[in-house]
Amino acid sequence: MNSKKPNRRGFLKGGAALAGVAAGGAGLASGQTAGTPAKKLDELIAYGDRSRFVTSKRIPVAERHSPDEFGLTFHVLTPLQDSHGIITPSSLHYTATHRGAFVPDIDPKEHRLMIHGMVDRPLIFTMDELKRLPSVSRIHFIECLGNRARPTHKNVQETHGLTSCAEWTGVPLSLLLKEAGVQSAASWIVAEGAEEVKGNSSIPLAKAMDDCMVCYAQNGEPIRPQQGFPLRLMAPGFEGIYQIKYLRRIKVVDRFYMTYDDYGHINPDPKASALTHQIGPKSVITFPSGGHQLSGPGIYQISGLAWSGAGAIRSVEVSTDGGQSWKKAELQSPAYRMAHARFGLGWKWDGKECVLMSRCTDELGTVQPTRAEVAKFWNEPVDKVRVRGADNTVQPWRISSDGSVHNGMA
Ligand SMILES: Nc1nc2c(c(=O)[nH]1)N[C@H]1C(S)=C(S)[C@@H](COP(=O)(O)O)O[C@H]1N2
Ligand SMILES: [Mo]
Repeated sequence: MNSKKPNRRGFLKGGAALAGVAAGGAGLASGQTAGTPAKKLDELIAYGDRSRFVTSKRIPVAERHSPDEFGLTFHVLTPLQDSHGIITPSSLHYTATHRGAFVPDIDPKEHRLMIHGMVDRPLIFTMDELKRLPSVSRIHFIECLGNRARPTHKNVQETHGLTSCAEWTGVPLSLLLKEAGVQSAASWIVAEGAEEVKGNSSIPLAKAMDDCMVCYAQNGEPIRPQQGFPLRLMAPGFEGIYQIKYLRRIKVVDRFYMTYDDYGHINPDPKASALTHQIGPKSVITFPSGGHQLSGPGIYQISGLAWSGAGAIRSVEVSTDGGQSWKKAELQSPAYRMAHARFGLGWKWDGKECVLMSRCTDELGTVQPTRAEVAKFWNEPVDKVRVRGADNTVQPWRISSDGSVHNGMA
């Protein structure tokens, strides 16, 4: 393209050229029926499968393989580098178990949720009883506290793959708690899962009454086993550990309970512990990101995700010069609260080495920090800073002059 400023006409012209390439590709693909495995045809009708040409997949974290030799699942990463829009397909949603677990094989007919402790009427619900109650559907992200970028990470799946976003359907927890009659001295709840290790967490009662949900569906179908089938707690915007899967018990209590799971997550330093409940504003460029290859100088659409535990994303800025100057990106999805937001920015790459970054601001006006800013806050050198709480620092991607994209932390 010759024009200095990328304009709409320029984009359309560029688009026509791209369409020409795609049409050639489609011609080649038309012979594919010969390769479709016959045994799969029945299954393809009963439950849809993706094209065999689409191979994007989850990977276990480098630190610990899943499944391990005993069949335990630990932390498994979402392929954000291939993501579009804001919904993570259920089959690609990240998975985290606090200390490794067998994904339990729960019969929903046998499953019960008990609400007890400091309530006037302890209650036990079957799944059918829960589904008869008024439900809500909301789009929310989840992010694990372990979602920390390291210089050794090669791509955005490794640096940021412990977050996903889905539509969750269930009953407001406040409805169940009101039905049980919470006593006035109560101030916390402890939620517990049904798997062998009984994952559990303490949540402030104010949060439980505000927007927590007891969910049985994800993206329009029953929650996947790895996501907590048949029932999970959703505490929007709170760190992953509070989103209790296989939910079977909620005890209403009058103090913070240091559960097995909270231990190690709650930092004894009050300055740091305040950072572990709610996920701070965070964003990352998913294209181009580590491992991608630009085909040469020209127009590209920078694309990424932004989210905040405090509410909706208000704005995202992108830098193509390593943080010296910032341009406002376009929000390409509705700004749902405590959900991923998709942003984009048209960009003309001149073929020179450069560093791309994004930073977001949430509805409270909180701005995502750089690693240097966090280091300054804790008074530590930037290459050695220990990020307390969730790592929501700005992620740099370095584009080499050959078009290859690398982790800019390295
Ligand atoms: N019962 C139970 N719930 C759990 C866990 C667990 O190990 N057991 N892991 C927690 C952690 S550490 C995270 S980050 C989220 C991950 O949810 P996901 O696996 O659906 O992505 O679930 C949380 N809920
Ligand atoms: Mo987690």
